[in-house]
Amino acid sequence: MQRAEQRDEVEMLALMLLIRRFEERASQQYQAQKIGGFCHLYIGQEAVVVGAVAAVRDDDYIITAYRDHGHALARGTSPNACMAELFGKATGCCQGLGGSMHFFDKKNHMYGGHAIVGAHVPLAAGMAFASKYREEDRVTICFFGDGAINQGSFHEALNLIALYKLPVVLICENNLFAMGTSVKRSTSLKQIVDRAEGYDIPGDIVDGMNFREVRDKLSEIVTSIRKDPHPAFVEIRTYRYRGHSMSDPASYRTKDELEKYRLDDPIIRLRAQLTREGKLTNEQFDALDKKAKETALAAVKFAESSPELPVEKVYDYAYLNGPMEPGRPRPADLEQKRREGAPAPKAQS
Ligand SMILES: Cc1ncc(C[n+]2csc(CCOP(=O)(O)OP(=O)(O)O)c2C)c(N)n1
Repeated sequence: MQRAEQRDEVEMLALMLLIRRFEERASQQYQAQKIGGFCHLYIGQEAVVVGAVAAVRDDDYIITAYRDHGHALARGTSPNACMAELFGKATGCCQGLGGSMHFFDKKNHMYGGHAIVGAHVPLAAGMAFASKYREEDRVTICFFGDGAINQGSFHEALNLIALYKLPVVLICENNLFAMGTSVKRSTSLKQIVDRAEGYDIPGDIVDGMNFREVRDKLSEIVTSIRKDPHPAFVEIRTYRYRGHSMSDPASYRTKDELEKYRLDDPIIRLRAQLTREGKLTNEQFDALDKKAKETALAAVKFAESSPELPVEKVYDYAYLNGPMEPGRPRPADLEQKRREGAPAPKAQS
């Protein structure tokens, strides 16, 4: 099992570059109408998830909201499977059935991709409860936006998380906006981290444009949770360069504000730190960037040439057929029988 301290910073920089270049390609493909539905880009926020992933073990649980491409890529889901998912192809990480907002990769312990704001925080509580109950030392990392902290589900979950001392790190990716609404207009607090105080959960504020700061704070928290299960809350201050989704021109903020954050870009910052310390040359950086661009382009080609899932498969993963109810006839089979003219068997209620 690869431990956080073994994760090479140059590799982490390459991961941030991959996320950035992947999403730039996704944006282009969305505009070319190759990708349907919604598409929320993570560009600008890369140091948050990469810093977090650098601080945890491969078998720790990750769960997030709908701005999830970076989380899957950082966790190890292949760029091909991610791009194919955006294209709605059978080779996608959810066979094209989830799309942009519902990336899921059980093998890499990335448990979504959830579109309903705040709805996954109770799921994180359940995951953390499971690891505590099984006496495993796995930590759940739950990412959510500043928009989630005023949801009822968030508060109910935090109460239980605190009450049962569950091993979960609650990461608020505070990018200052929930769609077009500034956090100043939606939230009564001056600092989001203070939400945790009401539940007696320890909280910290971290600069999300600085990979090292994110990784170091999370490493410290995760080490302490492994020794003695408890929750923690981290407000990570970050910024998304693009609009809320592909259809948002982001006219609610100024160019100057955007420019200020761009100058503090997490990729440029880590590159400068490594260069200053003699750990990275310009040529090496260029080679990493070239590779990230090639990987993103190859992912587009892979997605384009992949088949779509046969339409009958659409039913296969609905709850109705789920493993919770063995023996229940599958809608696809009922439909097949109906087509063949046989009387459809009665579904169990
Ligand atoms: C329960 C619920 N209400 C409203 C929406 C519509 N909605 C989609 S995204 C969003 C804003 C969420 O912002 P935030 O949590 O800060 O995440 P970010 O987009 O900044 O990553 C809203 C209100 C939704 N998906 N779910």
